[in-house]
Amino acid sequence: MVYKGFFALVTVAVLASLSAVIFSLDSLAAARDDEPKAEAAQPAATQDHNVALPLASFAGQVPDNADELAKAHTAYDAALPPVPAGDVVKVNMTLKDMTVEIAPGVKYNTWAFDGHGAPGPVVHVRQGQTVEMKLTNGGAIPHSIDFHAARIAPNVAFKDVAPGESFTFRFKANDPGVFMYHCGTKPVLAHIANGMYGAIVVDPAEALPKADREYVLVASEWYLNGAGIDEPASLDMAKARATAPDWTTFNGYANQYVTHPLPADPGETVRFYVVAAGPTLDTNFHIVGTIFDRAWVNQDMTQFQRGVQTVGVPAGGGAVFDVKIDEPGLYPFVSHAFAHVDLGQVGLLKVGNPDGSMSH
Ligand SMILES: [Cu+2]
Repeated sequence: MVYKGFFALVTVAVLASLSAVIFSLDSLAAARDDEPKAEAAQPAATQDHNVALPLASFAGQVPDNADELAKAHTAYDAALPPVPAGDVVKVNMTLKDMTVEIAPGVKYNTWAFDGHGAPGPVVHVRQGQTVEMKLTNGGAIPHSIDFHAARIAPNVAFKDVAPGESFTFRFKANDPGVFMYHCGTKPVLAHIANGMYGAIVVDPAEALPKADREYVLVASEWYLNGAGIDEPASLDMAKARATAPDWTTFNGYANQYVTHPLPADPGETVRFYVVAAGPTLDTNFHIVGTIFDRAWVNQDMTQFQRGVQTVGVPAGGGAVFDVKIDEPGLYPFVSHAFAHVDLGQVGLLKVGNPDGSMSH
């Protein structure tokens, strides 16, 4: 399987660099052999490396039937929805407290902008359209919504909405690009970590080069106070502050596009709109086996970079990527910060119908 082969390769690379580190540590130890020993040090192999960071990790913990659950899971629809007609685009979101899956068999108590889990719905407008946003708070505590695409007084528009209430504000989408939206209620770390984020795509008035497929990916990470298998997990604020996530995802569910790859035909131009929602981590966007033909970085839609390998999308930022792949195959898209691949921020772009594809 290509995917496994890919990780085998990564493992070899990681082991090679680890051996280099161990080798240099050995040299250091040898150099110090002549020095007087103040006290007997514990042998390295028996040291508990978790002592300095007493946070329980639930990374990678899934039930035995995880493969089956991953296949049964309906992947978040990454396809960019069309732009609604008219000068004013009305967006209604009703926040709900709900339990969702963030990895196969891993349940989490989230605050969901539209009652469907994280991320919230993709909002797609054209430069010059007015967004009329109505947020209804069906949750238990105050929430708000902050659009990075807006130039508007935040104390007026992004204000807290009490449970049971609704609030409407408007802004004109004058700046093109892909932007984050999120709850801005304090502590923002907790509200974003609990799933309150999404993407808004503002098409430039002057159209971008034609793309055959357009996908939206929102990168984020999850901090769990339990494995979420026997009972739903909730936020572990200490882990969120320490940036010690249990899962990292594209569109809210670990590895979902590995199990359900995003399709493309050979020779098509595929456009990715990528937002890093955090709450804290960036995503280092890269597609294995190819190079981005164009990258519009951090909402500057007036110019693109050509021939780009990896772009750091900062937490709270976004970027747009075009890639044209001629050769059929399975091309992993990743955050190239590989701890995040290990925690689930990886998917596959399936170009054509490659031989030796995934077993499903
Ligand atoms: Cu909130």
